[in-house]
Amino acid sequence: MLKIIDAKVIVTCPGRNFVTLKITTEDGITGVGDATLNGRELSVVSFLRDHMVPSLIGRDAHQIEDIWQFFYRGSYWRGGPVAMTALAAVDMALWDIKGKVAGLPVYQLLGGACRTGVTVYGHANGETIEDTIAEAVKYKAMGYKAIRLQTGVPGLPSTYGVSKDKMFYEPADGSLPTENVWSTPAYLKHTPKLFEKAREVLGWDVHLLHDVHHRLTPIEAARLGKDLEPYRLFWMEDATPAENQSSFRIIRQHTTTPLAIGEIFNSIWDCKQLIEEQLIDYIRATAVHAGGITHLKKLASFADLHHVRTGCHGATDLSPVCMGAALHFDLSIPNFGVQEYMRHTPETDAVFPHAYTFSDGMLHPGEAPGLGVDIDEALAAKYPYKRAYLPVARRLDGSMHDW
Ligand code: CS2
Ligand code: MG
Repeated sequence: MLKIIDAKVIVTCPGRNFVTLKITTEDGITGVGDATLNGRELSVVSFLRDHMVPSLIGRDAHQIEDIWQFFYRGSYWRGGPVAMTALAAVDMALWDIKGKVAGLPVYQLLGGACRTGVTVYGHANGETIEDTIAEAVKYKAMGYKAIRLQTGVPGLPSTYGVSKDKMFYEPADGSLPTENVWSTPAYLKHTPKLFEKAREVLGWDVHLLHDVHHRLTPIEAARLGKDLEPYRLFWMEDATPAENQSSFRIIRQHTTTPLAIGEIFNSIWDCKQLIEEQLIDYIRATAVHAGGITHLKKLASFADLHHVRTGCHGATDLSPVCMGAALHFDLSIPNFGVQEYMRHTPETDAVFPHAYTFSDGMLHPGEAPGLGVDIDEALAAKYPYKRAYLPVARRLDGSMHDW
């Protein structure tokens, strides 16, 4: 028995908001878990402080599976982004503690390394096709083997995914939601040109990816997938919203462009049909929003049976604690595909000292016991919470468009 005696929720904003759960055991061993839910940070803080922490205190930190089952199966109000993010934080912190007790990095506890490192993709974006490709050239020079390309759409004043600050792109950009303008015809016309030019300049020995951010209907996504086929994308991401999972049948019937989705999924139930019917190629669910390492491991095993590989979400709004957890997971599973890697700012890296390192297009979680990521609480306290929202999109006629 390794009794949990404290669980503290820490909020910090070193450039953007992060929520971290720090669990302490009676032996003085601590573990950290990411609890950041972009634009909804304080809801998770309350969920943890007001509802979960009181029944976490006194439990055995070693019983990771039982604690997971207690909070998921034992709960009347099951699932949803807030509860699953809070549960993920508890789960990650417990894996961190178990690793520290064992004196082993978490990937060893998950079965050991299946590969030498975790191939990551970086984000190249720009207002014009030329700007985007110039950014991609820089990523290639840094050693990246896979690059996501996003570009502004002519005629639209701003496009989500195209940032001013290139390396440290921040999705939550306003103290109230910014309103972007969207035009599907303009986007569908422009995007294939980006990839045509990209292959000309970057060649064929680099993986190219693209994120649609759920902006298309299934038949529009089918059209885009077909138009992108000559450029052999690694994946087309979030082509259409997926509450109705059978929508992906329509896209799948029409195109061989590989499909990825799942950064907003919270459990296996959000993608059971997508995986079972082999409607996607990559599942992007990640530790912090899908119940932690414990649940993600099960999801990945299920995906493996259906030839679906992983591509964990790794934007800047997932803290370095989540990145650490993702890397131990990625290293240890057979059906890893790729890991997203948007670099954090130096301020964020200073608040979260970490053992993971980048070299030759790959990240490695390092050999520190546990997750290998910590939080500098004194430094974190210097950056108080600042309200920030993700933008929304309206069509040219003013009506709301899908996120
Ligand atoms: C994006 C993110 O990384 C991605 O693929 O979709 O920018 C995402 O929109 C943000 O993480 C939202 O929190
Ligand atoms: Mg995305």
